[in-house]
Amino acid sequence: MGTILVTGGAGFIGSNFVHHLVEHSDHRVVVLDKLTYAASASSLDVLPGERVELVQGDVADASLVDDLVQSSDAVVHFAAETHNDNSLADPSPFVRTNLVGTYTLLEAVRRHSVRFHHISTDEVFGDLEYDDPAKFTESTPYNPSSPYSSTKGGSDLLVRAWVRSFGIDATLSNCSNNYGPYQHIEKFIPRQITNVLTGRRPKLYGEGRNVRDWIHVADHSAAVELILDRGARGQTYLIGADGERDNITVLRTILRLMGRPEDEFDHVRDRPGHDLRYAIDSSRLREELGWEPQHQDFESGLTATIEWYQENRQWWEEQKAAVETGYAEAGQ
Ligand code: NAD
Ligand code: TDX
Repeated sequence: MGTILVTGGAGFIGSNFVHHLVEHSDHRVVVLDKLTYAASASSLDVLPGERVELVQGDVADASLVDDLVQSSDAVVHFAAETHNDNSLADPSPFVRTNLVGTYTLLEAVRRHSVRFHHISTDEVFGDLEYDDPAKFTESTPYNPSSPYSSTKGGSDLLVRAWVRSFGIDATLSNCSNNYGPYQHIEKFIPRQITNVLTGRRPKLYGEGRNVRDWIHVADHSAAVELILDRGARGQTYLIGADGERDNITVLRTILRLMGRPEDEFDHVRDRPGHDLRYAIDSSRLREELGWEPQHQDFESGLTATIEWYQENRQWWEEQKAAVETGYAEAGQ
């Protein structure tokens, strides 16, 4: 038992991880979150106040970070600017939060000898051809495509250097595309679900042949907790649940599950530099730490996610018009 500092804990995956810790451990959790447009403090509302404290602040604020790290037993670092499309429009917050923010945390955990787990993405490896039998592994060279993925790749390299040069007690994980409750409606799956719920037509970039390797966010949370407890110092673990699907298939499944014709969507402008395909080989995590995904039935996970957005309209409804106006201005 101890205090875990969760950065970005009011975002999608961070808030799901905080829910997971409250349910599955005795840890006290302090969330450090800047509460950007991507955050919802309300995602943490139902959790007991004696277990979870929310501090609004920036991971690049060295003095605040130093205070919080000093009084924690471990740090799990989710905070980031995360949307590829935004990073193409304005990379600057990505550089500041993803690079300078991670550097700021690393210096604090180094000073206070605090355990650190860094959350990253499979996008640091670039993309695979459609017909490539290979998947990403821990030794795949970094080859990021976007300002988002390059700043995440840079943050991973900072963590590795701080392990090697300063001996900090850190682990890293790179996960594939997550879906589930509390995901911001700018992202693919919740955008399309909430388009249908508000009478808008779903929007598919280009031909929709791009492949993502979907994992339920609950499986990501369980993997991170396991790595935090039992991961080897300095080690990187890839997290994925063999969930490869192309975007058009995912969209048609959403439409079918919501009782709509499967061709009731628009093709819109493709994302510049759009990565073709991601696929994760998570053998190390499975073989060394015994992790297995528990939510591999994509249709039932998607059905529960659709129900969550239907039942929690107050969580997303106010933002919907502005998000769609922003996309429409970009031709998407
Ligand atoms: P999100 O955008 O939903 O949440 C990010 C959170 O970080 C928000 O609450 C935001 O307010 C906070 N934040 C942003 N800048 C901050 C700053 N300067 N200081 C403090 N807090 C700040 O993102 P997410 O999808 O939950 O992703 C969380 C992490 O997981 C990220 O590091 C991301 O790269 C990684 N990841 C995401 C996915 C995915 O599919 N969403 C997959 C693999 C890895
Ligand atoms: O309206 C849309 N239509 C569409 O076809 C949107 C928003 C997206 N797409 C496509 C683009 C991608 O091929 O769907 C796919 C998924 O898009 P996003 O939800 O934006 O995710 P992606 O760019 O794959 O990145 C996500 O997974 C890896 C997260 O946003 C990252 O933070 C994470 O690192």
